[in-house]
Order: sequence, then C-alpha cells, then structure tokens
Amino acid sequence: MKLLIAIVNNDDAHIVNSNLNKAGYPATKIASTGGFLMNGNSTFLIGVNDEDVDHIIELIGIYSKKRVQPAPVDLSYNTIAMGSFPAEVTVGGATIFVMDVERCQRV
Ligand code: 2BA
Repeated sequence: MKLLIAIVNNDDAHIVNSNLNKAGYPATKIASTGGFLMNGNSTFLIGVNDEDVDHIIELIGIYSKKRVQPAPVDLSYNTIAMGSFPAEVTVGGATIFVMDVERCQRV
C-alpha cells in the first residue's frame, strides 16, 4: 500500500477531488499554504493499492494545470542572499509524494 501526498493549486482542487471520487479513490483534502507564494493550496492524502498509484498520478495530472503567478513582493525576503529574485514563477500542475505504508487499519 502507498500513501500519496498531492499538493494541488486551489483552483484545481475541486475538479481533482471530484474526479478522484468518481474513479473510486478515497481522499482527504487538507487546506494548506505554499511556503514561497504564501497562497492557499490543497493537499490530498490518498491511501491506495500499489497498482493504482500510476493511474492516480495520471488523473491528478490531467486536472492540474500549470499557471504563471507573480512572485511575492515582500521586503522580508532577503533578496541579496537569494541573488536574482524571479518576477514570476510557474506553479503546478501538482507536486506528488509517494510513500510506502507499513499498515493501514480502521478500528
Ligand atoms: P509555494 O511554496 O508557494 O511555491 C509556489 C511556486 O513558487 C513553486 O511551484 C515554484 O515554481 C516557485 N518556487 C518555490 N520556491 C521557490 C524559490 N525558493 N525560488 C524560486 N521559486 C520558487 P511548484 O513547484 O509547482 O509548487 C507548488 C506548491 O507545492 C508550493 O507552493 C508548495 O506548497 C508545494 N511544494 C512544492 N515542492 C514541494 C516540496 N519539495 N516539499 C513540500 N511542498 C512542496
């Protein structure tokens, strides 16, 4: 069994969620915030059988769009230490971590 942690743009979260449900994959959606842009995003926890992992990644990829967003204009960022600071960043589709699950139990 695997646990997928998928970070998805808020604009895509609804359609990703409904298509996971439609395909019969259980998911928990958590409200999260990106550490760089400080924008809201959605983190999905999806516990699945090993053989379903690739299908879920494909599904999330279909419904998660790439988009360009302005980088934060925030003086608290140390722009000297960071060198050249991007004016825009490309966000998404989705960032997905796949982890082994030792045990999953409902009691
Ligand atoms: P954020 O941290 O808000 O990052 C938004 C986008 O900003 C990133 O898009 C990336 O294009 C850019 N970015 C992030 N850190 C940067 C930096 N130090 N310098 C320049 N550009 C930077 P994505 O890579 O598509 O990531 C979207 C969201 O996924 C991230 O939001 C974060 O919440 C999550 N994420 C991405 N990689 C992660 C990782 N390795 N571990 C945990 N969360 C991650």
